[in-house]
Amino acid sequence: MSYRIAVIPGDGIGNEVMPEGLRVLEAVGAAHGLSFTPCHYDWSCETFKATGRMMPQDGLERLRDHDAIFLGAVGFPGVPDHISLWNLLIPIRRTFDQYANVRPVRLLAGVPCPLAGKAPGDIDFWIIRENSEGEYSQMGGRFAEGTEREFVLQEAVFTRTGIDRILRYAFEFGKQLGRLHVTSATKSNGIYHSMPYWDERFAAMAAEYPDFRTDEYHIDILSARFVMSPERFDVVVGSNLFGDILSDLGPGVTGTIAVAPSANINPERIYPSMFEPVHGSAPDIAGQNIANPVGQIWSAAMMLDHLGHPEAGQAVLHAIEKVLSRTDGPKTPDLGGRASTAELGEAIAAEVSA
Ligand code: GGG
Repeated sequence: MSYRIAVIPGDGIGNEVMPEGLRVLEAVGAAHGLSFTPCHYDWSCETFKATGRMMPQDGLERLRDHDAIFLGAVGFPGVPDHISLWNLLIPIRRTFDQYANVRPVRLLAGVPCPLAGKAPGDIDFWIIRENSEGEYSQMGGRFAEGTEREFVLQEAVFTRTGIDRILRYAFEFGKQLGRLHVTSATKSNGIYHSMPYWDERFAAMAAEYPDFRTDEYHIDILSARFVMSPERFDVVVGSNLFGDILSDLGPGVTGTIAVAPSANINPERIYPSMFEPVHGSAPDIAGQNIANPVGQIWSAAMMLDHLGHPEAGQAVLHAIEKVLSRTDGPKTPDLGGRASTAELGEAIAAEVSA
């Protein structure tokens, strides 16, 4: 079985962790009879500085013709973050209707957890982030610029279709996992229109899934509960912004955001889905070959699942856990070790091939 993968390392440490993701993909391919043809696209903030664009005019058209998109990180000092995001990552998500952003939160063996008394298995849940609308919006503007009355308006867009499809995805996801419990992130006391509507749609969707236990928390107390009792969650569904914040907080609670993967899924499979670590380009450590590549490698495992090879995806995840749990195994500085990005990647690839 052969797959064409669009590879966009992007910015900063994206260029260091991506080769490790590809190394492991090749190793697991060899072990499971799969082959991957990576098509490299060097679209980044450097491209923007040179050409005024994050990707060429026909960039999205070029991506369409792949089985999946494998992305590193986007954004680097010198280009405003909203410019880099809105000219690369967000157009890909929206053009290819990747409306479900799936982000696991799991305490891995070998990753020191900042919460006392937690062991692998204690923290293991999924965040389903709405990925196509909500607070991520270009609607609004600056008004009365340069005057004392200067103000900005920022609109959020919540459509019935958009909310219902992500809620349904979350319930179906829970059903597939055999974990009949969905938590909704809201803020319907402070946000007057969109969040009460979100809650209404959540109640309507929950009624279609009577076997499920459901709960709703305002985003503020939900954040506290992520830290105080993360073992209580199974599937957490939230809007674009809430899901984004929670999916940094969750991995932070499990010890490091560097290991966290994500899948931007087009559930209808009309378009390619995209797989990327949750972390960004980390300019503070870029170029040093010390970034932890596990988020990129685990994202490859999610890509394998999506392409219909869950056994290969599991093999990658097992290899990650096996290597990280070795007391004398390679650990990058975020895990308290001195290994390089490549050393950790090589060890995981070797484990996959063993
Ligand atoms: N790994 C992709 C990346 O660079 N993520 C950083 C980021 O800020 N992403 C924004 C988002 O996920 O909406």
